[in-house]
Amino acid sequence: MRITFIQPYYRNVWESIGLGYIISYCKKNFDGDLDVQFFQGNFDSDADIVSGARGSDIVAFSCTSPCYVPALRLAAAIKAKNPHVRTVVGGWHVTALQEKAVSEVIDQIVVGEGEQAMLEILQGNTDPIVRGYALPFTELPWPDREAIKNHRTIDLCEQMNGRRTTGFQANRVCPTSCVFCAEKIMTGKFNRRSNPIRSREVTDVCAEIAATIEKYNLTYFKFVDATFDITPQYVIDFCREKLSRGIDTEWECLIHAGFCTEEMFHWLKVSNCNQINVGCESGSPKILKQIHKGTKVETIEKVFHWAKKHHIKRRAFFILGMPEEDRDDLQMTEDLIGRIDPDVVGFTILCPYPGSSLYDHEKYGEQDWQQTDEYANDFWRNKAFSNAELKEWQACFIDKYENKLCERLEKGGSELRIQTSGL
Ligand code: B12
Repeated sequence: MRITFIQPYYRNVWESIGLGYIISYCKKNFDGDLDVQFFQGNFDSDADIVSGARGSDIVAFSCTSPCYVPALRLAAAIKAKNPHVRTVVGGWHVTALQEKAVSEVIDQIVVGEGEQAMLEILQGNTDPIVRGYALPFTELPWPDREAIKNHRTIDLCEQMNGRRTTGFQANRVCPTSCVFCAEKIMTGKFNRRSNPIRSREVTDVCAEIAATIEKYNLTYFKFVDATFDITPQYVIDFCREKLSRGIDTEWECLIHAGFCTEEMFHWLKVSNCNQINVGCESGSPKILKQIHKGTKVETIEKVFHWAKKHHIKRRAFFILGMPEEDRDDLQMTEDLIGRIDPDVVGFTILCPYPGSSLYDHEKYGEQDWQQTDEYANDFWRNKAFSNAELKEWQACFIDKYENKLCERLEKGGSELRIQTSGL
């Protein structure tokens, strides 16, 4: 069986860890010879992908929303050369849209986590829609980084910022369900009984990290978890395990302000955590409540204070344009930034991606998601502000904090960097 996995081009990309998990799971469980190929649009041209896919029995695409149209284009070209090939799409876009995503050049879509579903497709399931399973990590081998050519994104990171970096996953299911995020369509809404968080043993996470550092000579690593601090204790246990194994590589993670303790920051620091990334989103209590962020402004301030006290770099993400956000709310965001004084700050204009609670198929079903980027889009507006006004506010924030850069250096403060690139 020859299968070709493809992550279509999108400018903001890391390694295709999702396909890495699917490939290692299928290789472990498929009863028969499996000839696996992998292409990633950021490194392989469409022509190379189409000719490389020749002779495949199945071609499977991994798509967030911006990658779907490029996948359809590639699928059409591959089918033109090989009409018998079966085309499959998985990932966030089709999990969000399901039947609405069906296309004449796509034979099957997978809704949800893809490991078991892809195996069933290899074993002969030809249903147009195949539903994924929530598997425990004990059944998931480490992602096959060789198959996804992880060395390419690591080398690219090194060229771009001098660090040999890659990402790891520690948990599935997020304890919160922010309205702007699609996580719940993939791993389900957290429920202590019916849908608990699935965590890897920290010994297993550290074993994978140690092996990957060894193999790729990593100098830095990250977690793909949107909320690495599912509990403060999990973070502390991870840091202690990392220390006990003598892994001194610098690292960073995305944390939720609502699940922190000061003791956690002590262990983050001693385990060489270089930076925490926090989705603050807004400085307005009203907005934080409305978006179900699951934390308070005071808590965000406390977390940034603790991180500063322990000399850990602090990156803050803010989203502009929440449905009910008005001038007073934006003023509260500006005031919060002044109080938490982040080292790195990012301002994103809200984008109602498929799968988020803000997505409306009537309004956005025809949207070309390739035209959106991590920080802006040309269509979102809210009650108080037009899209142009949101961009003006974004430019003001970026300008204000860019201007603040000089002062800090003169005062010998740490570098303040405006976040404009993904990697
Ligand atoms: C880490 C991350 C990133 C990283 C790395 C992404 C990458 N690998 O290139 C960076 C910062 C680069 C990034 C960029 C973007 N991201 Co992002 N990201 C995430 C995050 C936090 C974790 C994703 C992850 O790695 N999960 C772990 C792996 C194991 O799971 P997975 O990749 O999803 O794969 C599983 C399933 O999706 C499925 N599956 C996936 N592919 C396939 C293929 C087949 C054939 C099958 C059968 C199944 C299948 O099975 C896999 C295994 O179970 C999520 C979730 C979140 N809560 O915020 C958002 C998330 C995926 N990102 C999102 C978005 C919108 C983006 C951007 C478009 C933002 C932008 N404009 O720049 C880009 C697009 C990047 C791209 N190349 O597609 C949205 C997706 C929503 C949507 N409708 O597409 C999410 C859900 C966040 C949100 N806002 O809702 N992202």
